[in-house]
Amino acid sequence: MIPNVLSIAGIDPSGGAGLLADLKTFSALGAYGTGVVAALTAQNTQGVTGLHPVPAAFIAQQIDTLFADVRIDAVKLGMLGQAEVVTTVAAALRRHDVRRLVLDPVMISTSGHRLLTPEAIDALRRELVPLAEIITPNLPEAEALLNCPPLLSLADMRVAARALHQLGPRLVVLKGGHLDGAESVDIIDDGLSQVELTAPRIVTKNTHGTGCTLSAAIAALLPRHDHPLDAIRAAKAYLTAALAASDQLEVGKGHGPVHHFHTLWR
Ligand code: PXL
Repeated sequence: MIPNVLSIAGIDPSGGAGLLADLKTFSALGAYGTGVVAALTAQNTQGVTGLHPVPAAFIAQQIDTLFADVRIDAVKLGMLGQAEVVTTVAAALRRHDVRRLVLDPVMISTSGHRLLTPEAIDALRRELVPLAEIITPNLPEAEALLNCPPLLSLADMRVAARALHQLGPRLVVLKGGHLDGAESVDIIDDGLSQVELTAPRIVTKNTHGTGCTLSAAIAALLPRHDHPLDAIRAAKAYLTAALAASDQLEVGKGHGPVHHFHTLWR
């Protein structure tokens, strides 16, 4: 069965991050992609020049209309922008009894722009994190969710991953890409034990949308695996290969996109 996967996220017109990147990821990994637009941005690979919200009621209408017709096998959440959107999306997910939810708590763009208001961070922690099967924070997002000082080491990450699990998701994928070192280590915590996934650090400036791509890949692969950890491992391998192939693309002068179709285009 081909899974139908939904991304509820923002639009990055450069196609490297957000909903457009999510749909490329779904397509590359054998899932049928659907999308609900939760926010608009004006941006290129060098930065964000503007943000424009989508009315919360219209986001709810997009979700309800889609679910009234289409079986959705997994949902990925990306940039939501505002507290009212977070609350509205949480209510819609409860209404449609969504169980397979991957939450990427998008807060800041690769280029350093704030994509979530401070009030929305509280709403996210309270309303969406407990609904999630998997959350995929990077270190700055983990610090914001936990209200804690900077996470500076693998030892800090292990403590933080367990504290994030206490916020209510079934699994935490705490991404260590912001630490330095020859390897990039992510910690998976299920509340009982931790697994560390290590990948070689790829040196490239094409890091725009890496978080979007990983969380979308997990959502696309969850329905195809019996164990979430296997989906997470496969998603990480996909992202590592997409990053390694990113220099084949020539998109913009800043932080370019990863190559979502690295295995398909020869
Ligand atoms: O990578 C985070 C992100 C998510 N969603 C949208 C974005 C960005 C980063 O720029 O623009 C729409």
